[in-house]
Amino acid sequence: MSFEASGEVAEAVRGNAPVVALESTLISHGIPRPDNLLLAYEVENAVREEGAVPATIGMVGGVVKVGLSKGELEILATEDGVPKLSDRDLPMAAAKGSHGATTVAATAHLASLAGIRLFATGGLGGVHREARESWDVSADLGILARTPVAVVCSGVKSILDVPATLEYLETLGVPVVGFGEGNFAGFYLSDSGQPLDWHVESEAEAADVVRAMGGLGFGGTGLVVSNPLPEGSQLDPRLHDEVLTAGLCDLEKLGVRGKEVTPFLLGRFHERTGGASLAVNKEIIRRNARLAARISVALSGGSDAKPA
Ligand code: PSU
Ligand code: MN
Repeated sequence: MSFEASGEVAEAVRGNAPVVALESTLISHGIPRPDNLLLAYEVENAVREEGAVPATIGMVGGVVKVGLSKGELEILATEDGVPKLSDRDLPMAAAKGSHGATTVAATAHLASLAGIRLFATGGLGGVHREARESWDVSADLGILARTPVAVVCSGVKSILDVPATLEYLETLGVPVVGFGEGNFAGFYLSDSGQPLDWHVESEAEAADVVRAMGGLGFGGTGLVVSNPLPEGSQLDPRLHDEVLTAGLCDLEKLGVRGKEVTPFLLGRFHERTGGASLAVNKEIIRRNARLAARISVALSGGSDAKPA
């Protein structure tokens, strides 16, 4: 078998108990060592504290694990050269018996296969700034058009073309909703500057949106829940813009392309902000995991569920 859910996760899904999927690319490629492994454990604990079961997803020895054990998480966090797997990479990696860190696209696909409806990450992938030339549009967007998983995120990564990404989500018919007031979240920044048409005021209301999607024929479509950081916790916007401009320039000079682009730019931030971007990145992941857990608890609350 190339697909295994842990006993705890399988039991929770069977009993319609709250479960939150978590990705592994940010562990292997998004957050530097040793913070990455500590964060992975910490985020799982945060999900538990909110009353849900964490299911961190990744591939170990060609087997997809939904609910990685501590030891398996350690492999993905500490081994060199763990490949970054998008959804389309999964069959080949499985056939070769490879390890792999799953992106949002791969994790959402596998979460849905396991029957999990809520997923938390830092920031979604999207349309890259130079996409007119490179055609670099993350597979994260396409998967949300065809996978019934709600992703709680701090918007899309601020290294991207945010307005173009929102247009693309609209074209794909993927619903986007803000948690609380305000514009679409800006990843390292609280505010991407892009307005949203819809907001929910509570976890219960977010759960109602997920239920309504089921009842309205969106049973195969994802949902983006944007959870902005409070302004006091964001990265200094001037520092952000400085580091980004230099990073984009280096991308071109060094010829960094394809799946290396995102880890390269995030790495630049972590090197050039004296640890500030790392602290923010960890904070958004923790907050999004907690919110996803609370929404999954509301969604499992069954008895007071409104008919869809
Ligand atoms: N969010 C983070 N850090 C990350 C990512 C998301 O806070 O490293 C990862 C996710 O796995 C996402 C991927 O799917 O970046 C996007 O990569 P690309 O742009 O190559 O599709
Ligand atoms: Mn890409």
